[in-house]
Amino acid sequence: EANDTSWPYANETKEQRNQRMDWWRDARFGMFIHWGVYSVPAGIYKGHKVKGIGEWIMNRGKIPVAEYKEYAEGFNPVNYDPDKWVMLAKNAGIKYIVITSKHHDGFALYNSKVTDWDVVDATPYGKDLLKPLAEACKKHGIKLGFYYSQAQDWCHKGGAVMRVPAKAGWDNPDHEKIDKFTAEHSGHWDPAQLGSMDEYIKNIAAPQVREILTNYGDIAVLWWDTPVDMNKERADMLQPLISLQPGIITNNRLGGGYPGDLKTPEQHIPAKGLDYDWEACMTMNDTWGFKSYDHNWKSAKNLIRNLVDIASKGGNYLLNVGPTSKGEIPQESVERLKEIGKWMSVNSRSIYETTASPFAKLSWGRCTKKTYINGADLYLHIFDWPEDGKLILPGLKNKVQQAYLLENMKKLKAASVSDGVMVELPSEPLNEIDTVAVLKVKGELDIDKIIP
Ligand code: H79
Repeated sequence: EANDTSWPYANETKEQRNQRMDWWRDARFGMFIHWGVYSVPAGIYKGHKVKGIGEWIMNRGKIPVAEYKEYAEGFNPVNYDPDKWVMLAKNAGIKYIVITSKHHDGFALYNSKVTDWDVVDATPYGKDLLKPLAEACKKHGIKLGFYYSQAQDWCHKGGAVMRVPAKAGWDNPDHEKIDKFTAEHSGHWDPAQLGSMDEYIKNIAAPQVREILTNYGDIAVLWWDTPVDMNKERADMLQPLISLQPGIITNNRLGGGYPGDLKTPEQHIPAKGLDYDWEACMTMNDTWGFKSYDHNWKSAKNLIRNLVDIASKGGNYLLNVGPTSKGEIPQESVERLKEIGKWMSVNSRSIYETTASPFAKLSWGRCTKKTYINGADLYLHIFDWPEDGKLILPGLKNKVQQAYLLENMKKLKAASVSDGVMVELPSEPLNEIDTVAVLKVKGELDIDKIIP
């Protein structure tokens, strides 16, 4: 860990850290919102579909700055209803929202005094979008976090441009490829706009981070992204600002050697979880920012099982929506969130406040657990219903005090057998996606890890 006074939590005790992380660890489920001017072209530039994630259209389409800025004229979210968004999230069982206050294109969703490249100064809508969202979150008891892309800024002098081809990464730079990529992509900058990144961090990024952490009430999370060309000196111009929000949680993407509070696997779930607080951010289709023609939606079943899989590995799920330029969350996303909400309304106790499974891979599903002073609840998430109705939980040596189905509290028979515990299930699952059975055990968990 960076042992430095500019990391505001450098002197935190383990207990203090646990307290600070408590709400976040209990929550398990958040919503990511990627919203900006890129929702106007929505994946199409000059009649051509631009490959890749929608919020990258300026970079990948090599759209000149001045031309890209014209899209702001089409950003007019007259149907924006943050109460509706927050209630949609809340009814899905989501506990916190993280929204792009500014993405790599530099466009701010709020009234920034630092620049005119924001929703108030550059669009016909002309109103701050984060204020009413902050109010709605407060009203409905949902925590609010801000995403801020601190290093890249494709419209500001000095902002870095991601020049790393897919195989490398910001944590694994390949300078030869970077230079080649830079040469190929420099067409979309105005060379006259190039400037010092130090100046950009000092004069744009730092004052903007100060704005978002000052003007919107309690901010629970600051989500940095892509530390391209970030060094310690640059990170140190930003890091101390998080003290503006006592207890704020930040992720590991600031750069400059700072670990942050969270690891952030993107678009994948680590097979065995991670040895640190972690959050998998994932999309419902194949883009973060809205793309009009991306219909490759994952099923609700896939999304629910992702949530369960992640919880069973001790992580959080940050599930993305990409609203349109009219201010609407795509109907496909709404439908999926409602399906998730249906499942959560019955089964959320098997998600919130749980910790990682004590079992190695289970052939039929996943396990989440809650430990108490005198025992534990094991939540068995049954994805594949056993044909003979007999479910084996391999390796569990504790005696089961009680077993029941979470959905209807119906009691189940559970008995110790040679290779673990056998639970007798009804012939049909209650839910095809995931039926949850609860096992109550006394004392410390005693699990024979040798049995796979
Ligand atoms: O905000 C979302 C993404 O836009 C952002 N992080 C999530 C949360 C992100 N920025 N960069 N990356 C993710 C990884 C970028 C990979 C790249 Fe590429 C490979 C950049 C250049 C080559 C992807 C593929 C973008 C352009 C081509």
